Amino acid sequence: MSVQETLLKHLGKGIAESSNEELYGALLQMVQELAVEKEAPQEKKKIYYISAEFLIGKLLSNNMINLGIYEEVREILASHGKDICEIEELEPEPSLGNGGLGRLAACFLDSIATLGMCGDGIGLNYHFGLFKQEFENGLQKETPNPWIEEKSWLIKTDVSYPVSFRGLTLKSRMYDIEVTGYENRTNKLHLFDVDSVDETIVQDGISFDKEDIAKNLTLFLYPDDSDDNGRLLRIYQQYFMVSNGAQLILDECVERGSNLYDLPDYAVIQINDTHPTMVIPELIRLLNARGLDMDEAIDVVSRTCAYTNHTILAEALEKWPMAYLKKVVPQLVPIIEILDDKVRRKYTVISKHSVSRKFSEEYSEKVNEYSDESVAIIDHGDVVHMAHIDIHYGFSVNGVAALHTEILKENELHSFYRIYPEKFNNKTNGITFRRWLLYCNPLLTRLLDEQIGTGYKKDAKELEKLLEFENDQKLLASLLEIKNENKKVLCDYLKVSQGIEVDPNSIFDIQIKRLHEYKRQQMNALYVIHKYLEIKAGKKPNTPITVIFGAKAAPAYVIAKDIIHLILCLQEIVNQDPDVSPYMKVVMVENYNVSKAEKLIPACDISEQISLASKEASGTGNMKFMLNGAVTLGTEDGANVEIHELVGDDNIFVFGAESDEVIKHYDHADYVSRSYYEKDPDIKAAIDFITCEKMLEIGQEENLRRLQNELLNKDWFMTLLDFKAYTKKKEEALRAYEDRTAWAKKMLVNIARAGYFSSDRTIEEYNRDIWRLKTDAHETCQTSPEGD
Ligand code: GFP
Repeated sequence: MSVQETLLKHLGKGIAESSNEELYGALLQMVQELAVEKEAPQEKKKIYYISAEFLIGKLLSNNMINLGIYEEVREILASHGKDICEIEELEPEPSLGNGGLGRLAACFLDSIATLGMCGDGIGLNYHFGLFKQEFENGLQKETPNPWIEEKSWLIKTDVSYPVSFRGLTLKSRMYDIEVTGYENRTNKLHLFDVDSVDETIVQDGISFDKEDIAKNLTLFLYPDDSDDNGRLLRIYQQYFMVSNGAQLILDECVERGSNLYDLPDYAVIQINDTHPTMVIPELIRLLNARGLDMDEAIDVVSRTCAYTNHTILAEALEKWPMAYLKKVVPQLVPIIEILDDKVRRKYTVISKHSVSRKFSEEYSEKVNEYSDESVAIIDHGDVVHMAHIDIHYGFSVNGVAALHTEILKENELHSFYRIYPEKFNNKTNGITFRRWLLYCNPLLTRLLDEQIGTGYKKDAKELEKLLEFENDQKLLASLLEIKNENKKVLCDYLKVSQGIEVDPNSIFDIQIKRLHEYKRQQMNALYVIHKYLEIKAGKKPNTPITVIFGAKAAPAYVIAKDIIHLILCLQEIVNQDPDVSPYMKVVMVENYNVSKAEKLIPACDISEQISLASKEASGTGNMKFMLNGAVTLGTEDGANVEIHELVGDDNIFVFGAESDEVIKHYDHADYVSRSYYEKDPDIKAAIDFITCEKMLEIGQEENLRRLQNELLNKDWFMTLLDFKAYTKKKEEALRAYEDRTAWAKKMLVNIARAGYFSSDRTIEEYNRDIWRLKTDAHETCQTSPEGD
């Protein structure tokens, strides 16, 4: 049956007579049907990617691209007067992720299927996702983000497992989302849920009774953990995810022929950050219940699980007090104690359990003297370090960019690296080119097809063919033209969605990412103030600049919310000032999400990647921007370092302290932000502006003063250290933009060198070094990695 016939079958009437809603429903059914046809037989060994987040974005168009029917469908619809873009708009976007971590997981599922590997995702089916961001009186307000509709990508299955918590057993329900690779097989994303969850208990924004677990378990991703009940709820969620995952994995492996002793030949489990860490003790518990003795179970699990670290920030390396685990999952406690004991027996001289738990000061000093406490699983405060479980009882530990992995080895996880050097490896992140080029930038895709052929779609390195055209004036002009078209589309969107008018001929300087002080949106905001003051003083830029932000702040992260407030105040002041707005505009995009990123990235000129060196593990937005011809303004942090190496000094704007210097400042605790404020009049003026009369007229004094105080007296992420270097480099980038041909060359080099950042490359490396599955190109490597 042709695509048109299939579509008509699902519609039950003519295309022209159908509403967009009816067309969306029929397309969804058609795509699901085609995806099922691409389900391939299960291989002996399978990768299970387990993650609290899967930021999948809208699926209709992406799936049609991967199925190879997007153009055909677009044309069929157009020939009946229907616009595919309007239909796409109807699809609700699930917010099943917070930022890069979740988006990476989604890109990886796409690449796993695209490379023909047998592998599924395992996560939770959050009904309201992270939250929806609204701006009210210049402040972020959180509301639920419902996305599950009657016609949805979720397929309800019969798979269900009992999951027991202390005093409560819930029966799960598994939902599946088909993941179709680009011109390849279909895998699945399994999302677990409970039927008893009750959406009506959410009131007043995103508040709900945190203790009613049967009703609240899968309502939100990252429920507020600023109180005990919130933290306990996170443990409930994590255990629910991993217990379901572990039961599913064991059942599937047995079905494929495993006798459980040989589990590593049937499964590899990639633990994405520490949220799924409890899968290790849970699998041990289940294997033990199925007849393996404790040592055998530990050995099998240690050869099955691999861990990816995504951050060195202490706050994100989860630690749970034993008391919490006892309250929620007492069945895991004895196992975690055994795991801790084994580590202590091996790597520390004195076993904690051989003496009273109420150790004296004297005892703890002694322990420090004779042992390496930093690698313990349960510390002296009876707190469980989740990452330590992963490192001791997984066979691989990887960072997500070269610099990040080095910092893990040499600093953050150095004690572990000394014990297990063979476990550590780097897997620089990547992005799927299907979504971040083919779908989001059709104009550039067409140009590339014409210029270098379509081979780059399967082999991203072929983008380098573009380098031959570095001096081709026609091509350079086309790149500029395409950028301009994309900027116009974004302008229209911003006008309609937020009522903000921006000039498509201005320089689009964009910073879109989760709001966090280490990512330093506050430094960019200080630049806006600096520039505002300069323009007011008569120093006008040749080409106007539009500074665009998009970011959600965690609901309980006070300073992050204050930074959003600052940006929203600046948006009002700058855009309404007739002296300034012809030269600069500020836009804070509301409810930044994947769909908005798809519109912003192709329109960007300058990509802001300005985290404090050593703090951003990798970044993936930086790769998406580069691929779409934006030039990076960034620090030597995360994958920026690799971008720099690939494009060379002339095609990136790098500034600021490098990671060694930053780490030294932390080690010596010698960074004093106030001294920068006192010595530099520009810094002083920008900081003072935060609480000037004009700001206090429109902003909230409490928030602005708190933020100013934070910057002056704490500034944990050294904004003021790099501020001068940042403004200087940004001016250089703005000047460079004036020479349009030279700029177009920079765009070309960035696009041409972006091939390395395809998630297909990343996944090939995971497979080569960690998973060892059969792919289209390689035969299975049957030997499983050795445990410790
Ligand atoms: C985290 C890290 C990023 C990294 C991603 C994916 O993402 O540096 O690129 O994980 O590995 F911080 P965010 O949640 O910060 O976006």
